Amino acid sequence: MNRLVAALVGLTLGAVIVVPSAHAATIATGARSLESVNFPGRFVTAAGRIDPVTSGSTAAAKRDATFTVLPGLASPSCYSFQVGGMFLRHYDFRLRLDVNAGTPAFRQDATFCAVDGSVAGSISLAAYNYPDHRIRHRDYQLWLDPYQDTAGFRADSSFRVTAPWAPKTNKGPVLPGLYADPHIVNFGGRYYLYPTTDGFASWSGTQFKAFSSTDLVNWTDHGVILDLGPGVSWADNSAWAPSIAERNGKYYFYFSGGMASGDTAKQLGVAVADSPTGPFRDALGRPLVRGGQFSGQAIDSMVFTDDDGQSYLYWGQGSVHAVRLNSDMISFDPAQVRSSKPSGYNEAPFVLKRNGTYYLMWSENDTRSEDYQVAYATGNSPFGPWTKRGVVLQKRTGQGILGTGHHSVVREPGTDTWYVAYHRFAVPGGNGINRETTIDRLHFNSDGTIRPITPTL
Ligand code: FUB
Repeated sequence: MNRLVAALVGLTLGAVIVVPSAHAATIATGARSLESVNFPGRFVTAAGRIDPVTSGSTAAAKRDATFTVLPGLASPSCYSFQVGGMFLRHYDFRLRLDVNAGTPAFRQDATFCAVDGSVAGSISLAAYNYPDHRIRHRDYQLWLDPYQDTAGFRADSSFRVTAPWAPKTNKGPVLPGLYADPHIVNFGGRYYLYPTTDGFASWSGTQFKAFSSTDLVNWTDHGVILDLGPGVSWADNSAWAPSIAERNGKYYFYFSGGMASGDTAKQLGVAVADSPTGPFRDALGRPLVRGGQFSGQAIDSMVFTDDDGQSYLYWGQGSVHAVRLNSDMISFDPAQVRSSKPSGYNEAPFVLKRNGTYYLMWSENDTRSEDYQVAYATGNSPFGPWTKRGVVLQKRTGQGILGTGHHSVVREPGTDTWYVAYHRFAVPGGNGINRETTIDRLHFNSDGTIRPITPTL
């Protein structure tokens, strides 16, 4: 029985909650507007009200009445409603828009479960953490009120899900919701993105998801491919910055995880699957790189495979560590690890090769800073030596694009067309734990240097 129905038929201190049976309803995710059933022409807005919106309304009013409907922050069978980087949530039983604080309480306050509304095709939204309360309007303000079995309450708490008021004027983040540290690859002509699931205080998420696309625009959500809790015995938190590599039809998924039992030191692990969308299982049953084994935090791994088939593992915060991977892809000789720190290096190493030149790219500054940015160096081997060439991706303040970093690069198969996936503070209102994933073109100059990347909205 789903959580909502269970609550509706459950007992409270021996008394049956007086709510008629509610049928769970579904809402298509993506950009939508929500129109009041009994005040047609009034729509749910970012101000926590129902306000009139017409074709003659300002662009801002239309934007305020357009939500991105997402799987619920607290439960994927319910929904969250986002405008830019902020979420509709209840607070003191009123509805308002807030930045995701990343706490379990916030995620619950910003999750609503849909049930059938008062008229065919309409929906009503019950609070995830107060299942006997629904969003309703009173005096055009939105409240979270205890359900009343009256025609008036049912109408006040029912909404039609309509086409979005705000036309899509820009590409927006490529993944709906909060995702950071995107690792992009192409396997067999299909693009895949492996991000950190963001929006948790201290980046404490535990689940990794995968997305795929043929056109870099429309992405399919393949759901959770690895969950640290049940899937990895040595890590319980900090599911950060994954990457993937393929060898002989097997897919190797490298990830960071925080130790169990309150010790938050990060370690690197590797999981394996027969498909790029998992399910992945921990390949070693222990970390591939232990916390403290090398300098800095053991995070932000990636694998580069050279033309001769040799794969190299790179990782590290504070310093970049590099080593040849054994052909099993899950082991290496610790004595062979080479460590360096290019000027400005903080974390997120990424290596690619083009026309015989090796490129080491990385992120500078702290991911919580709007100055988080990407720089690169070139060299003549997978271990360098590296010559810094400069910063290639940084904030574009005039466009409200901040904190651009932790990137990865992919080439369109068979071409010299390159794309960069990276995260930025969610637009608008994001910050270092509310980041979103986007993609732009990356161009090489004729001398092999990388042209500064223009981050676009
Ligand atoms: O997402 C958690 C951490 O933030 C990553 O490991 C870093 O690269 C930074 O983006």
